[in-house]
Amino acid sequence: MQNTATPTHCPYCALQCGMNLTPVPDGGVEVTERADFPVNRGALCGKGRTAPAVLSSSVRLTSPLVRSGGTLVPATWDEALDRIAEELQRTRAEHGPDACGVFGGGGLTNEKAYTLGKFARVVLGTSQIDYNGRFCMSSAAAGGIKAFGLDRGLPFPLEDIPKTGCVILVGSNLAETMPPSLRFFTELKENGGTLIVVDPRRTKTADQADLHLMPRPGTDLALALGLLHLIVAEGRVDEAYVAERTAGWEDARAAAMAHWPEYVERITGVPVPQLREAVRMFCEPEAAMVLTARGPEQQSKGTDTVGAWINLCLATGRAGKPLSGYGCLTGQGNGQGGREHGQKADQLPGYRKLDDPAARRHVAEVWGVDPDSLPGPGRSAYELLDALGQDIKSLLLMGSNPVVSAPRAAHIEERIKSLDFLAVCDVVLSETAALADVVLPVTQWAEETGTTTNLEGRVLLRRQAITPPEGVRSDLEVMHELADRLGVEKGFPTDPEEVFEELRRASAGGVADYSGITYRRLAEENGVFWPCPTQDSDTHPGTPRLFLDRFATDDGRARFVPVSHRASAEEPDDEYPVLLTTGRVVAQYQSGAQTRRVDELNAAAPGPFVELHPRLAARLGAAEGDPVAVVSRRGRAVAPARITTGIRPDTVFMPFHWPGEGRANTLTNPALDPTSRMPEFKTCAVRVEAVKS
Ligand SMILES: Nc1nc2c(c(=O)[nH]1)N[C@H]1C(S)=C(S)[C@@H](COP(=O)(O)OP(=O)(O)OC[C@H]3O[C@@H](n4cnc5c(=O)[nH]c(N)nc54)[C@H](O)[C@@H]3O)O[C@H]1N2
Ligand SMILES: Nc1nc2c(c(=O)[nH]1)N[C@H]1C(S)=C(S)[C@@H](COP(=O)(O)OP(=O)(O)OC[C@H]3O[C@@H](n4cnc5c(=O)[nH]c(N)nc54)[C@H](O)[C@@H]3O)O[C@H]1N2
Ligand code: SF4
Ligand SMILES: [Mo]
Repeated sequence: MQNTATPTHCPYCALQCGMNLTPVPDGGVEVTERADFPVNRGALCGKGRTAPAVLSSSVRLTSPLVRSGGTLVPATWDEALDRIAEELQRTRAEHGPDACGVFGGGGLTNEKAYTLGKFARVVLGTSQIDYNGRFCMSSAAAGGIKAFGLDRGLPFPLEDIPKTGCVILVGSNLAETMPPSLRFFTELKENGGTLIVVDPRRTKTADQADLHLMPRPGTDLALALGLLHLIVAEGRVDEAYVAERTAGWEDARAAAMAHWPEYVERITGVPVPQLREAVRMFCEPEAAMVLTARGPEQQSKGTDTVGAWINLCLATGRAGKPLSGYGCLTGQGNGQGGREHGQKADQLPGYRKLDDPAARRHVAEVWGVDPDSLPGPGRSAYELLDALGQDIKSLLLMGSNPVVSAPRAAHIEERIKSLDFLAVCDVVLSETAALADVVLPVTQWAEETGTTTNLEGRVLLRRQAITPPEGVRSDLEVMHELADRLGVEKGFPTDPEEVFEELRRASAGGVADYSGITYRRLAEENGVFWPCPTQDSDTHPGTPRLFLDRFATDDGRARFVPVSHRASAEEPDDEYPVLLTTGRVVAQYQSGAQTRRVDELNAAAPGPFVELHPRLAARLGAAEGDPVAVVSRRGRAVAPARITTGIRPDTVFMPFHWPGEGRANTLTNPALDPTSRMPEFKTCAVRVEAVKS
């Protein structure tokens, strides 16, 4: 490896901040500023800055582990791979191919996600594959496809944000979850634009807002309908735009008219004058945007909620025009690319549909298999995890830690334990890996090359900067070796660029067309936005801004979705009178598998807590730091009280980064959105109790 700085990207969130990595003498790597990448211009959050700590051998896995006599013991790669192949073979022979499950992750590179989807369909012949992105942005994806015919997180680059007139940020705490992106919103305000934040908590992000709406968790759908009602009532609909560029307005209008502002105030708790102020701020400027994140999306009505916010953009002519539009702030490092290339239950590469005969033919040809041999769509993530030990007997898991991150986690943990066989590829011994029969230690971001697609739809090259330690292999090597042992000798290359070349062909002509993108281009340019088809004549520049001429529907028009408010799957009652919502803190990432191994991050965020309002705390007799128990129909979690007036008195908040007694997901409700199959992470009914010491 070279000793000079390698320009690359952070392993964690969907901003995919640029950074330089320089090897240091002790074998590690140092992060230095990379100012040329426009998303972060050199700025990094604490997680990105400390990411090299997880490369050190003291916290990571460097040998395969195989369960023997109840404990995981070091084994050779051949022993571990042989064991996985034998077990998968046995499951298939005894119970059929669908008894083998595969679970992937939105943190995996495009090459890995693509290969995992192919591995499931071609090597295992199973339909039972899905991934953790289902828990992330699937409602926004479903909403975007319904309305625009295409799902790409942001239809414009982040650098457009400072130039618009108003942004409504719905359920995003980006000051903590994507800190360098806050700059775009500060610049927006400096330019005279306004920021509206919708969050039941007064977060660091809400602190920046010109207007902060604080709805009850789970009521964003009503809120958006109430705003649309006012837009109609105040004559603010862009009739010409609606006539020219959309379809379905009459039904959407009728649905909104049934949501009177006073009714919406009763549901959401947001006072009518604030609704009116929000409408004024959103409608007065020339251009405006709505951006959603997990707050409104992780609900059992997430798809409809996203639809309602999109309707607001469509009615006011704020989509498919410069500096206007609806976008979703996708979360994981490759949350965008990870949802495009086939690790999703219903999907083939290039965002193709598995139940589309033409898509099957195209991909089968690239894969050199009979289209009829490809299985059909499988189950969504929660449903797949819930079927473990039932009709799914063996599971291969790569890039997720569901023991901490899945809803109703105690139940899912039991399901995982009831498997005949579990194989996990990971960089650390996560809580889920600890339950496995075989654990394979894999290479990480700085030790391998691959592409990711950030929340803007910008495809990026993550370059290898250092040599991996002895004993680890890449996920691509794992799949190559397993395919070989399961009788498929060709089609699973270990060189990421070779995989990408195949992905280009597989995605060609699809919605997410990468065929015009090459590693060379990615190395020379600061990423390329898809769609980027191949052109005979010259190089396609990529598509930073979508929908300016037409939407991706058959007739080019965007679709209004007629939606009405409905209650959450669990509303408070006498027994469970409080609402629980969950989310993140700045210093920990997801299930914490990686960041809980970094001293500096643990010092900043040492453990779980229950955020609650002083009035609720007083009722319980709980003081700051006292342990409180949160009890739902699924279970009980205990964590110290963090008392703040910055949360609604009817709501408590827990971050979900920790296992054990304070695991937030012991409590959460796996009620699923009917379209996206997203679980209701953002609201369930609980009882809060003081814990006597
Ligand atoms: N530090 C850190 N950064 C991360 C991650 C991480 O784990 N840690 N994960 C990455 C990933 S994968 C993702 S998906 C993103 C997530 O990024 P965000 O969506 O910003 O993160 P969350 O904290 O889950 O939720 C955002 C906000 O939604 C609010 N909220 C809760 N319930 C509701 C509701 O019913 N309605 C509304 N409007 N708001 C509500 C919460 O109070 C919270 O402030 O972050 C990415 N970045
Ligand atoms: N209550 C509640 N629960 C939530 C959420 C919430 O807001 N509230 N948010 C949900 C969301 S948005 C998400 S995205 C999920 C995320 O939750 P998880 O799916 O658990 O995500 P991570 O913790 O990032 O797990 C990734 C695992 O893969 C490993 N890993 C990292 N890179 C690689 C690699 O290249 N190869 C392999 N093989 N392994 C790798 C990491 O060490 C880690 O163990 O959590 C969901 N759960
Ligand atoms: S904001 Fe996201 S991509 Fe940027 S340094 Fe932090 S974790 Fe990494
Ligand atoms: Mo996520």
